[in-house]
Amino acid sequence: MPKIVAARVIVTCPGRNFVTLKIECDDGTTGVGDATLNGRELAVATYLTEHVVPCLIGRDAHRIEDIWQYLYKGAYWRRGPVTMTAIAAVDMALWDIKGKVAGLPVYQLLGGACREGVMVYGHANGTTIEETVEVAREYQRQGYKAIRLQCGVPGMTSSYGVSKDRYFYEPADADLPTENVWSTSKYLRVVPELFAAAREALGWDVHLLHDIHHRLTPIEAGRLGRDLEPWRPFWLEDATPAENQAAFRLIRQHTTAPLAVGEIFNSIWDAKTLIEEQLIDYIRATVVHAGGITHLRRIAALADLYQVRTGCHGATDLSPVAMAAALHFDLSVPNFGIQEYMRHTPETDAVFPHAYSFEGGMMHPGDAPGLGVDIDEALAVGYDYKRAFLPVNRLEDGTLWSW
Ligand code: EZ4
Ligand code: CO
Repeated sequence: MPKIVAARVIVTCPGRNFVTLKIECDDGTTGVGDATLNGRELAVATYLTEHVVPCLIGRDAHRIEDIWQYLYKGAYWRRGPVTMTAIAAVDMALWDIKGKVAGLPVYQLLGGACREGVMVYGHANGTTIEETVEVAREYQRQGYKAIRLQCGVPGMTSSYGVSKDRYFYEPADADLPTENVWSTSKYLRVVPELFAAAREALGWDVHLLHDIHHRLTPIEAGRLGRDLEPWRPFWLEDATPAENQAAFRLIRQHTTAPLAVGEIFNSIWDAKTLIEEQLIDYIRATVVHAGGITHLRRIAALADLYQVRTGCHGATDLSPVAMAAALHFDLSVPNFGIQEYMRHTPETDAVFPHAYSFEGGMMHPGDAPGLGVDIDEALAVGYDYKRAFLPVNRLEDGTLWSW
């Protein structure tokens, strides 16, 4: 039995901040877990160092479920993004260790591959509709089968999802939160035009996705869904804030556009009503923010009963460690839908050498034992943590809105 003898938290900033947990066992086996919570990184790092690591020492690394229960129930204070991200990091690292000890990639421990590869979607964004469609064409040429479309809103100086850098998108862009301005009415006019132009240029074989990023009321989301129906969106993401799960009933009454939600969920309880009432089609909870592989499997199992499929979050603030864990999960879960994929920068990829690969719009976690990803600590130490916040959003009259 591999006994945990040490665990440490590594904070590094190869272009953006990442928090990584590395667990070491008495037989020399190590495992890594992602603990990055964008804009709140040091809260999780401290939670792990002060409140989790001391409780891990001496434990049997093979007892993944028991350690999960210990950290969840044992804290008394359940759920929440900081707690669940910390538990996720431990969980990922323990699956990594179990895979290495068994000499098997983690997806084999989860029941083996259910498919040949994992369909991913890339992000096409541009200031104008034309620019966005041009970028989407480029993704299509690279073999992507699914593309998310976001474009600038005329009359607005900044828009969610539209980056300054054409190749890499990074919203956590400042030492204090950037202030953006939002107009729902202007936005609602441009998105159907974007989808019409995209279908005309890209055809009907490619899946087209869109992220609303929690900015609409349920009735506005219903209207946008209806307007987009002729262009057959693969999904509309985060149509409205989901703290009130029942809000999605109203959206469902008005549109058949498939709905995805949950990148900020951290527990099965965040999605219970949404899943049981079949108010969504895709659940976006991720390994890193929803309690690791162990808890995400539980969410997926509940979702499977109601024909809800998975669509894990996969933005650049999820490190290659989380990406690897997501791909093992995706390959092995019966009700997989799609996986988000945003390229990391070359600096990030160098700090996190990984076995996963992309080809023709599909990804595969690789067959290295464990998660097939590591952190190059010698390289990581050269990149100091840099405070970075996500933006905030205000209506044109100054009212604070959802970003
Ligand atoms: O804004 O990950 O679908 N993807 C997204 C992301 C989120 C960031 C926040 O950290 O909505 O781009
Ligand atoms: Co999103």
